Amino acid sequence: MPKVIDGQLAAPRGLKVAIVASRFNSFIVDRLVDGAVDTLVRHGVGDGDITVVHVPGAFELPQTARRLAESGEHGAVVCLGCVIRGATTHYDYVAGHAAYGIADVAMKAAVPVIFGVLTTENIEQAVERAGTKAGNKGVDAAMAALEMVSVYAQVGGGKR
Ligand code: INI
Repeated sequence: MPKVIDGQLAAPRGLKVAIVASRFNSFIVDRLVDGAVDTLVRHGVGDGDITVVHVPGAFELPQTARRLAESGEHGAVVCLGCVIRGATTHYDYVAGHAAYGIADVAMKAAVPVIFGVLTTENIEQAVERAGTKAGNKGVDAAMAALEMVSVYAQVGGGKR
């Protein structure tokens, strides 16, 4: 029989989670934060163990996530933001930096760093993914964080 490792969704006791969230498009991102916090608490994270850090925009997410991940204070870092193509001519730069930057941080960090950034063509698509008909990307990101905390605990490695 193969050895199969699956991540669990119940938070380990005392897990601390940092959420870094952009203020740009806050009417969307605040809903993602609400969804992430609610999900973490429902799965056993103490609300006092959740730190929400606001940054100006999605461009600032990776560099802030790096500091949070390296601080040793948090067992996971969840990045939340929203970049809307129709709202900017530099969509590709902002969305690209956020995605590649968070990926770079995630590759190097000892703790899970989760990408919860909406990249949409228009406001309607963003609304759909912020707690309406296509769910809530903040909920998904929080679930991914919990699962990856459990996976990392089981696969080992990650010392830096
Ligand atoms: N930041 C976002 O998070 N979403 C956007 O859609 C966006 N637009 O449209 O420009 C945006 N721009 C700001 C950017 O993230 C930085 O905060 C800013 O450039 C300062 O570095």
